[in-house]
Amino acid sequence: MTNAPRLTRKTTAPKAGIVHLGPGAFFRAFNAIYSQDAMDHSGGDWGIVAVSLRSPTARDQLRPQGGAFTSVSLGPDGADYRQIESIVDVLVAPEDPAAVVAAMSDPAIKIVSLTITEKGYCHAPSTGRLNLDHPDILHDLANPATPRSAPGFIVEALASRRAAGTKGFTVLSCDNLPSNGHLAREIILSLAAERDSGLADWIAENVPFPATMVDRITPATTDRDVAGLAQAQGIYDPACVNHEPFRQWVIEDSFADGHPAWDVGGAQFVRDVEAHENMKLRCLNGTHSALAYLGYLGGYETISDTVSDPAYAAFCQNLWAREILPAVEKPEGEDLNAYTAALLDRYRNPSIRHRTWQIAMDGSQKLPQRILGTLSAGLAEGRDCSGLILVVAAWMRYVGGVDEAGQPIDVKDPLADKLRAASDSAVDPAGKVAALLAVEDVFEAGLAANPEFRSSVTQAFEGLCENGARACVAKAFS
Ligand code: CS2
Repeated sequence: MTNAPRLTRKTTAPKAGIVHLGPGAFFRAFNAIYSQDAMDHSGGDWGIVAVSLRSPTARDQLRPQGGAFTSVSLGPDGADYRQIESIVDVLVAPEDPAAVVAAMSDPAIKIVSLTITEKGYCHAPSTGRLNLDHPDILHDLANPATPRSAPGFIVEALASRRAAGTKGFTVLSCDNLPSNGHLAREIILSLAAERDSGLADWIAENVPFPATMVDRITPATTDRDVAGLAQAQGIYDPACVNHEPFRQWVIEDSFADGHPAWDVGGAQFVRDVEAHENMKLRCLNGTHSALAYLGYLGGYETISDTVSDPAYAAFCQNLWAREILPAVEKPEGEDLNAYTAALLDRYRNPSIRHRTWQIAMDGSQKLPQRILGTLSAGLAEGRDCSGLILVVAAWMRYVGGVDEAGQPIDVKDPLADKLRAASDSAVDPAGKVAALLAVEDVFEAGLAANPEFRSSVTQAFEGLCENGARACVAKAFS
């Protein structure tokens, strides 16, 4: 505990123009700061009503501070502290879902943005389609006025705007999914069509779903971060967020009713985001997941610890050069070699304590767009993909739930039980690999059936069991 006084809001709250679902660390380090920059520079009624779809934590941290929080930018030359006041309120959806629908139905709200993580879309990661058997979707179809899922809230709010003769809002997905705008659109339209085809048609005509590429490395806030801030600045702010200085936001320029001047903070409004998204998902998130599974198994706690091992840094560089970059189209204005070199520097930032365990979370939702798409493209073009195959094997070893020292791994994943059962269904590596490849939510049928892929994943898995992750990483690409 600290005796430091609590952070308080200093400025009058702007009027709200955005409802944001998912008030976690990334949203605070990213969307909230871009909106602060925009309002500082150009004004506008772009205050943010943040909505937690699950726990009251963010509300309990932010409300007593009037929505204010501290951004702590940690660069090689030390920390930069800034108070951010773009959040005007925080709602907790399970406590009062109708209040959230009412906030989203307010005609003053022009944008509903999302950082709900991959699993918040309630889709099958291997196909991108809405999972109509998802418990929250079943609930929302049965109880449309009191939804639980993000798609359920969006569809209900849009139904109420349509009924009231209010314009649609823009749905702005800021999650690490391929073609995130398109994916969100398909999911919302599918859910709406289950309710009323007229509603689905209205949404198709009145609601833009711009795609975005978002990037800023932001670990979850820990007690240690809060204590560090109290010590450095003499304030108590449990909502503070530590992040790297780098940020990049590429946004498809398609909005229903305007947007904040996010470009003053460097956001790029472009016609087509896809190449940027693929570059980021495959180069950054792909190697992040690679380092997360292989790093965790190798006994490393954070990404910067992992890449301080020269074998892991070399593995990452080889993965980019030999297997990832050949499957990445160069976006306009980017230099891919410079991009990946800068990534390694970002990973090395020792002030950013990004736990391998945190990134390893929800692998079933992440693998397809981070690793498997690159792998399928490589196999189709006859490239050697042994590095990516080792990553898939490391993920399989990880979700088996026992580490190299025989200790349990706390696997966080919506499919954790299913994956564990698949892994436990056989004792030998070949059986485990076969059972995991049969999980259709993760592996699309063509890849799962590819004999070359199956046998090399099995071999890599055996290597991990026999020699451990560090040895396999050191031997890879040799
Ligand atoms: C990470 C991302 O947790 C993860 O899975 O790979 O959150 C990553 O830090 C961000 O996408 C960086 O922009």
